[in-house]
Amino acid sequence: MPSTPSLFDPVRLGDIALANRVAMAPLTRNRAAPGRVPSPLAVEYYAQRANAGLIVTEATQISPLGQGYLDTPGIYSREQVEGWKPVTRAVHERGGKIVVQLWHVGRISHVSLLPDGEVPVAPSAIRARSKTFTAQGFEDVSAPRALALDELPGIVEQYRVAARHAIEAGFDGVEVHGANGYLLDQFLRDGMNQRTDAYGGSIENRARLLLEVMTAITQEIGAGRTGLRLSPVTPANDASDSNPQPLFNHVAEQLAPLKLAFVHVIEGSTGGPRDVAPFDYAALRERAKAPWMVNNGYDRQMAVDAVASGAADVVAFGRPYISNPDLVERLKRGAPFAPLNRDTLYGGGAQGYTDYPALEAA
Ligand code: 8OZ
Repeated sequence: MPSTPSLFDPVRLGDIALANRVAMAPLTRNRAAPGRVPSPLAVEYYAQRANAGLIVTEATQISPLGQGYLDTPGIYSREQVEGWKPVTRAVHERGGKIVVQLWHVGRISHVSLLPDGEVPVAPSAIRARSKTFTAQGFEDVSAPRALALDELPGIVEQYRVAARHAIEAGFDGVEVHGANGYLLDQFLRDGMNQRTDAYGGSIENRARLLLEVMTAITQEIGAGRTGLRLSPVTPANDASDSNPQPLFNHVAEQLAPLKLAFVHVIEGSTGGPRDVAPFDYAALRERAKAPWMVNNGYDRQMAVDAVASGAADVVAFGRPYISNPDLVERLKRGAPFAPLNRDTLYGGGAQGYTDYPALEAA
């Protein structure tokens, strides 16, 4: 009889071999250096968390227009690629694996963060009822303009180049940010996409941009190094869809032939209630036929059970990884999680970033 897998057993996600089934979820921390380059502190921060089977970096913009918050890092310039190299080296030296989360915020941005004269871009010119974090603090997002049809190939190309940059920077792969009401999710869901061309209207049309991006990246760096994060029912960033189950079932079916390294699903409302809307996540997994990573509000027992039952291959922890750099060790020992200081989440320096201690040696 096959033994049931444990949260602490190794697993392969495509070409990426993980030492355990605990992932560090992507976490925006707004501490990038000028030029939107990862700072030396980020090297220490990620190295401290290399005990995770897989680290997914903070969301990282693929272009200047893809940025929507103050001091988030990019992976479009040469300087940024160089800035990520010490991060991937430090994580690998400690036996960890790390993928970069590729991000375009679409309409969730503010003119003060964009190149002079530019406004945020979106599938449709519909302003989100949502805030972003700028040099002035929390501000309403700016009104976006709708992307022209002939601009879309350029966006796909930006993702492709960013994926190539990721490999040059030493990452084990990429996770495409298809969640939380950012650009690709804006195209998917009909509350934000009211286009009348080949990228709007039907489910097939709304899924088109995401699938073009995934196809381009898998051709560029290989499917075994390409993952995707989705959040089918999250209301984050004013996202909504009239009928998410058939939409995401279709996306999952179309992903299957790509043979992705993993699909990473936020169950429920991002960082909030898991039961915000009924949704059959298992139906997605059956269709996508890819290694399956789950996230959102998991505690130790839920994570142990999810892996033992086969419901998930990997469980990602977000906020617990901020205040518990040695999270895998704590999970192994059943030790309590240290509490999070919310005042130091976004921006600042080492405080609340690299100064959370590991457990004392037993
Ligand atoms: C919190 C603050 C800013 C951005 C996401 C990238 O929700 C984010 C994000 C989260 O995916």
